[in-house]
Amino acid sequence: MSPREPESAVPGRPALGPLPDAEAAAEWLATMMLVRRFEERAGESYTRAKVGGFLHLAIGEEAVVVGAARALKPTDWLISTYRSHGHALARGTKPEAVMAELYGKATGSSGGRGGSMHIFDLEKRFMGGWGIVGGNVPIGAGFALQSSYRGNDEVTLCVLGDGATNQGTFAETLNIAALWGLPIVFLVVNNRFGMGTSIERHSAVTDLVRKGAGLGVDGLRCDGMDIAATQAAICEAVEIARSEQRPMLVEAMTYRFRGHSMADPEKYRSKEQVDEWKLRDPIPAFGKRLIEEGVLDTAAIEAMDTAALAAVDAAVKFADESPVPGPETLQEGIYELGGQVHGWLSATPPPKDSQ
Ligand SMILES: Cc1ncc(C[n+]2csc(CCOP(=O)(O)OP(=O)(O)O)c2C)c(N)n1
Repeated sequence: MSPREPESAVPGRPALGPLPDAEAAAEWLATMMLVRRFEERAGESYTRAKVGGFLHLAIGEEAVVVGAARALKPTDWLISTYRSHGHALARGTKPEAVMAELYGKATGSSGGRGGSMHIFDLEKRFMGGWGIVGGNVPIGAGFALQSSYRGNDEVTLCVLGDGATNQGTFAETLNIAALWGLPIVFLVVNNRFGMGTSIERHSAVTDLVRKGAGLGVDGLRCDGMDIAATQAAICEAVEIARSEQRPMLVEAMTYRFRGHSMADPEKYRSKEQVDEWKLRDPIPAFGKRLIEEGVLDTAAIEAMDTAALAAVDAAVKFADESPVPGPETLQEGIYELGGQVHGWLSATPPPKDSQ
């Protein structure tokens, strides 16, 4: 597939999505820029050993990250994978809280306990941040089930990768979601690789919309390098899930410009392929479109970038200066049964009948 003519220019769907009003369009661009600058800096902090554990960047995928968040109402639920810094930022979690989480600090969104893969913000209904491939899919269905049970109009958007569609949890969850009519949209971020394995080598069926259809879930495909096309496709799916109380799938065709995680020699793809996709970088592409359409000028876009850099500087300063969680917090955030705390640090084992 040539990245210049994305497969996602699906018959019947324009490659470029409809623009929202000028204020919203500018906000989409500014948020993509913030996510990009944040992740560039997170990568630098990782190489300076300020960030421990793993770090998975979604650089190149910002149109899908921000497009997804902008297709939701504040009352909808969003659940993602280990590649989720941008989801939290786009949902409204402060850059300070996300950066501090990467730094393992007490002021982080998960109190410094989760790190990069476990950003979480209940207030924004951003339900993580999950490290197990495909593990978040049934959990997402659980959020949709509670909405269905309560009879409200909330929808869950569950983000997963192309590789995750090979997990048993994908088939099991889509099947039950279709049977039970759950208001959930499965957003498959098809960046063409599961770690170092290309989709042609990891999936017998590479048309991932078809995979959903085989399980009773209708789907749409969109150009994941265009935020407007992505937001429109996800909006369409979300509104079907909301009004018809049934699951939908959206396959967003995109590409990650960096390695799978920070330690990836990238032997499985050529530099030429990466460079080809970079020509479709969603941020300059959307900026150019907004200039051409008279929404913004170059100076306004430069000012947005300066603001994004300043926000990231402030986040790094905050994370650097924040304290690490104290030893007195060791038993916080672990589960409690019968008034007693039980966890891997607890001297008290759970009662027999609860094991
Ligand atoms: C159950 C499980 N198996 C293996 C891994 C190791 N692993 C982490 S990411 C990944 C690739 C997943 O690829 P994909 O779903 O396409 O998402 P992407 O990383 O491209 O965003 C694998 C195999 C894991 N975290 N969980």
